[in-house]
Amino acid sequence: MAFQVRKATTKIIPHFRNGMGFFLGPLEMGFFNSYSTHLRNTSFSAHKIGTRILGSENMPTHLFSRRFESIKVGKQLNCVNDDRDDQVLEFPGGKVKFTSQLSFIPDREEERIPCFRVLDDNGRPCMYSNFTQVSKEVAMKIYHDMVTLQTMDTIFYEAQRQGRISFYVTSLGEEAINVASAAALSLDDLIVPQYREAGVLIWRGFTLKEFASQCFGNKYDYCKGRQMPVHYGSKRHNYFTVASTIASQIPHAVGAAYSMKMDKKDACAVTYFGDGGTSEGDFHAALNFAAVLEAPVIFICRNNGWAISTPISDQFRSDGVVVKGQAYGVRSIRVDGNDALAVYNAVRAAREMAIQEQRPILIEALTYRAGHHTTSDDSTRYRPAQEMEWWRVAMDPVSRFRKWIESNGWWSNEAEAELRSRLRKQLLEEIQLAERSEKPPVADAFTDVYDVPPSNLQEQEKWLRKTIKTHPQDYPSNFPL
Ligand SMILES: Cc1ncc(C[n+]2csc(CCOP(=O)(O)OP(=O)(O)O)c2C)c(N)n1
Ligand SMILES: [Mg+2]
Repeated sequence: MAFQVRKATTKIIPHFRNGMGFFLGPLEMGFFNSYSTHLRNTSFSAHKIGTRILGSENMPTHLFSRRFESIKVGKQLNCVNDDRDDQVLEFPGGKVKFTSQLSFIPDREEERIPCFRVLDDNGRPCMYSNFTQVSKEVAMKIYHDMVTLQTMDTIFYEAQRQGRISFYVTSLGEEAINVASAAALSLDDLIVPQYREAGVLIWRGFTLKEFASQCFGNKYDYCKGRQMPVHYGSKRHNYFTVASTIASQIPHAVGAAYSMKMDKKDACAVTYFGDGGTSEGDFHAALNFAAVLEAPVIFICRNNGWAISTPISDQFRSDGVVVKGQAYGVRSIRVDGNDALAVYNAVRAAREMAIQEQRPILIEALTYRAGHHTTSDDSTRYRPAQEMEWWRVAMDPVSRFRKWIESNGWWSNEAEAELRSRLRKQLLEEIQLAERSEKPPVADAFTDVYDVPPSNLQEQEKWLRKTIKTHPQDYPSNFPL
């Protein structure tokens, strides 16, 4: 095997470079996939026992470089304040002390930022956790909505496999971040989502019919069939329409929050994004703007370990995302994204600070994308099956929360069976209805952008109508011309 496993204290770390000597962009994987899959397959079990994979003599040298630890780097962020110098520099932002030590601040602290949780892996409350208890009513709705999301994902995913809808994205493994964060917010808070947060809409009352209509793109779809499935949006639920251009929503949320600040609203903007989104410039610009403008916005990063096939180890070398908040002057916390009570508490506290103190807050929720990236992906091609299985079974946020409500005497096997079969039946009915419903009229494909459509668009509309008439077998029959 072309790799050696050594203790994590070693000083050589392999870097992935392409043949030209440049780092691969975080979102471009190309040829690099098979090599890194091989590395990961080898490293998974090693990672769990605290070891690190190193390049060996068999590995092509252009694929990695060597990094040596520097003697000029201090151990702690405050390492430079170890001598006396009465002079200080009055500099914008506050006094800066001088030091005679030539010492660089470390690239990261030795200890990783801890992760706030309330429930342990078995759904038992952790001792000494300082959290706000949720009422039985809120807890039951969180559970109900997480199961709804899980069931909807299973059924819509199957519908896509049957060719009934063109595309689908599940939130498997991320149900707690979705639903518990929504539970901690108010309907006045504006949601500016990515695409893996359908649970927020479920919490806000978007119905299964509305979800099905959007995925089938029928005449009841608010997007008039012009968006891909799962690109939901609802004015009524204060939920900005999904844009799948990664991270583009993050600065929009800051702008919206700033306008709420100017209007003195008792609400904030909340934006969701993945670990992959943090490699986009938009994320960094958004955090900086939010900090400088003191905008009441909550950034919720679902760090699920993967951006399609790119693992976070190829995405950043920092201690995750949480530390980036501090660098921009944004108060931040890391939470266990598979613990609904931890997510609920963190978002609740974040909301209070965001609105009362008029400041941005960053939450990094650690989780795992337990499903494939989308229906266009097969993640078994680039990550080990046992890794997925472990997160799906041992770390499932829904069953962890279920254990907690059961231990409170609020839930039973009978209630569980009844809920799941009712939701399944309801979803199957909604799918059939949505499928049978008429599509939006052809004219809708050309409206809502221009007051008077330009001549090229008018030409395209004529061509489309003609093509549908000539090849009716290639178009749905319930498509009004
Ligand atoms: C600007 C941009 N670059 C690339 C893509 C292709 N793309 C779609 S999803 C995705 C991965 C995003 O990963 P992450 O932000 O971690 O979210 P996750 O899918 O894990 O929830 C990429 C690269 C895109 N949609 N937009
Ligand atoms: Mg991700």
